[in-house]
Amino acid sequence: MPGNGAPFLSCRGRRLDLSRPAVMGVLNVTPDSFSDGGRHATVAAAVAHARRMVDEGAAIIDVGGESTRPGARPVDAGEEIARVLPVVRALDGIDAVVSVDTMRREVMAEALDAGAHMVNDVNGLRGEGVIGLVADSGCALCVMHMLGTPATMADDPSYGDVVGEVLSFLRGRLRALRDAGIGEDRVCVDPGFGFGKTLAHNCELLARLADLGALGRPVLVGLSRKSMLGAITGRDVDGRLCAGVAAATIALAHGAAIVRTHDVAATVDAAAVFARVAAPAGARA
Ligand code: HH2
Repeated sequence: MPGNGAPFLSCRGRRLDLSRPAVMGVLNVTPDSFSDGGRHATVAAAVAHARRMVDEGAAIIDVGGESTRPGARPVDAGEEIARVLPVVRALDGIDAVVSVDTMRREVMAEALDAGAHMVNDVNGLRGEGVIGLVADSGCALCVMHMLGTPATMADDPSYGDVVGEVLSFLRGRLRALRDAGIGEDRVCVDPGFGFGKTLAHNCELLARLADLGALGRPVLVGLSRKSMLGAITGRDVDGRLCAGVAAATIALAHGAAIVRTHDVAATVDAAAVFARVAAPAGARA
């Protein structure tokens, strides 16, 4: 973690406190996301949902304009910008870090111009010109591991050692960011649950999440409502709340600092219980 004091993430002048778990609320402004697609079809509905999540305790709002579920239809940059930008603009002044969930340089550029504080790139900032674009912006960055692309990632993913390969990918990306002069206090890492991983891979990554601590960066996880939870419980997307909260709590116990979720209120409660029990004895009131 940066420095010797309390852990934090620098987000363009804002400091996101990570001395206790932070919750990132998902705001998909897409017609086809696997769980909330089409639910926030107008800017007003999207902003209302963002405000609700902040009231429930979300510290970050993650705005996404393209579904990355397996086999999702890619959208072009213009369409993605048209979905995301009005919402990012309308979130100006909200009491949360505003993150944009995109792999596209053009979308990042517009969102940063409109005031976004963070870029969450499921492609690990590998796109052409992406690192150069974000380098000087001061924004926070989430670097995620994905094997393949959303179109191909479900096609029989295979690893020798999934944790070792995710770690080595993330190490390489951190090196590229460092070489571009990006301060480590701006960067968090994500193993990418469900992105080119089987159920066995996802379970192993969660069980060994603490190994990612070797990277020295805050770990963000996105497990909410994902198909691994459906495979384990037999429940469809709308019935995965309890499983998602359980998975998030396991992730926190294994060192995650930020939890990305559609179910903010329940996850904030779980994080509060975790933080209270896990805090050093002297810090408990
Ligand atoms: N998962 C999704 C999207 N973005 N970003 C990070 N950092 N980590 C994740 O695990 C992650 C992510 C997929 O979930 P969702 O946004 O709900 O679905 P869709 O891609 O269908 O919009």
